[in-house]
Amino acid sequence: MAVVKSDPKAEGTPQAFDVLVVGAGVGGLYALYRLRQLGYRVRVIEAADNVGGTWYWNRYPGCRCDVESMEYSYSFSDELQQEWHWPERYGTQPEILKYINHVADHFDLRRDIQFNTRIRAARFDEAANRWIVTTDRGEAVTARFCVMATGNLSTPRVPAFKGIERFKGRTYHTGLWPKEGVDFTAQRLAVIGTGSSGVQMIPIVAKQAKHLFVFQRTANFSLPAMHAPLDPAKERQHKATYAERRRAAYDTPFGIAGYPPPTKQALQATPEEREADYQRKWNEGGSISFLYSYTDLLTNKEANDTASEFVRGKIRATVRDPKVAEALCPKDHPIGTKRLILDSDYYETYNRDNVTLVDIRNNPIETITEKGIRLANGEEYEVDAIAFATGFDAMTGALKDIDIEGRGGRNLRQHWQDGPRTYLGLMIAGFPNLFTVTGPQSPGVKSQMILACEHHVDFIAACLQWLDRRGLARIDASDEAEAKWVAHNLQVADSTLYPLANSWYMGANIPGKPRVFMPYVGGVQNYRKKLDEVVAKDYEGFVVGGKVRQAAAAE
Ligand code: N01
Repeated sequence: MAVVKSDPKAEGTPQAFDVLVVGAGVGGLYALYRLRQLGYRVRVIEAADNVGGTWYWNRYPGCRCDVESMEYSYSFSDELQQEWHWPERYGTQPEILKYINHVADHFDLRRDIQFNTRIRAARFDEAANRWIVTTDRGEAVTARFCVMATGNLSTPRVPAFKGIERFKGRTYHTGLWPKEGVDFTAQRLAVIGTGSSGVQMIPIVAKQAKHLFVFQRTANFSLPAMHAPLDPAKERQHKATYAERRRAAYDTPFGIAGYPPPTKQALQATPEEREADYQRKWNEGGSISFLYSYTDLLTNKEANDTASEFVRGKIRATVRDPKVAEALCPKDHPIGTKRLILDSDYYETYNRDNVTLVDIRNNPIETITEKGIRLANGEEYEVDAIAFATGFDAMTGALKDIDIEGRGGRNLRQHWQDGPRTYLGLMIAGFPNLFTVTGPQSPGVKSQMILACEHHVDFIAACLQWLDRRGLARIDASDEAEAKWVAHNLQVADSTLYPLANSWYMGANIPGKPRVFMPYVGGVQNYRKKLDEVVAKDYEGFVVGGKVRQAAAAE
């Protein structure tokens, strides 16, 4: 294989690599492993002081994965998947972080990771066909290729509440939780936000706090996770069939095998059959399994209404105060069009005497004061601490935070001013040799994320080898292919109910962000076929060119 290696030492400053990977989360670590194995000189730059990405930052109480642990793991090493033991059905944040650290150690990845460093800017040098990247430490690094493994939910966001700087108590964000943890015992605590993070955290902090006030703007659907220790028989059986399960996962909509796909439309069943089906899924636990009750829950509003109403019935049956129950019943979006949450005792928590739901849908937060939170109608809630569970500038935030300049001075922020534009969620036209791992318009956030990362990194690795075999220095997405893929994504999204929700998938949680549906929701199975076809047609939709120059000579 004709890998053109850069020798960082020979070149002095700036340091030169074959591939610069941004981010040492699940995607970045696998990129390092895979590309290093192929002989590339790889450097990973990571803002945190350790590996883990989303699982490093999100240390809030109750943080857990909503994909079962036997699925939510790397598949690239059979040794790894056979030796690792997951203690519970769904991995906790500490357990998943332990696993990621184990991977970093076992495969000796840390030596090529530079921690505590943030990328500030990246500029493509067209003459040299190299990226020149600058960091917040004032260093410059060059690389033939950039792999942006920057994550989709990695830019935590606190809304610009008036008066926030006046608050005398402590504030936290779920996505920037202190490493040492926080004990809210004897405190009056406000949690703002009831997405997945808030819903996971609320039952736990309710048990600590003297009083918990939950500020809810939009009620969300949540199902019981039915956490349990992992059944040893299930683990053995899973491990015996890992390889075929991993293969099968690529042929499913969400990249997760083991859930029999539905065969029937919701309205073809009688109300009694539907009730029984939903109840069975409810008892099993699991969001995909629930959404798999019928074929059309995410495409037919009337079908979806039956599932939504089933869950609203459960909320009403659980929460004793009917007014609170009604406020907790989501009515503004179809179930599943926002991330369907898995919880442990979320609705039950509102039966506690020390928990108050503050419905701010029609009475928003007016200001944060020295002592707490004041609403538009003048009501004030005095608290000792505020936990913002207010989410992220999802999917585009991390990349737009970097000043990225591509071919002909094309600037990423401008290119994306009306919403993200990518080809396959993997490349952006005008930004040659820069790949995005699980970028917008790929199934990433709508699938098993580790599989999505492996899929993309394997594509990138194969692409670099293909270029090198041909002595080609540059690959870019064509403007036409990108435009067609963006249009296809929107068309697919419009054939579903997803755009009906004000979700972060739509950019709706960030004031001023373009309202464009960002993930690809055509299913992992169709996306995989598309990537296979593109490769089989010699990277159809990509523009290749340039001759590889020896890195040292290129500087
Ligand atoms: O963030 P969110 P998240 N005033 O954006 C509210 C993944 N995840 O961190 O809906 C008042 O979902 C906002 O209200 P509204 C998962 O993919 C996975 O919870 O915009 N409230 C909402 O209630 C998830 O979807 C896991 O009206 C404001 C909340 O803050 C994604 O991460 C666990 C507000 C934000 O919810 C993000 O989840 C955790 C304002 N100005 C996260 N601004 C698991 O795997 C925002 N809000 C289990």
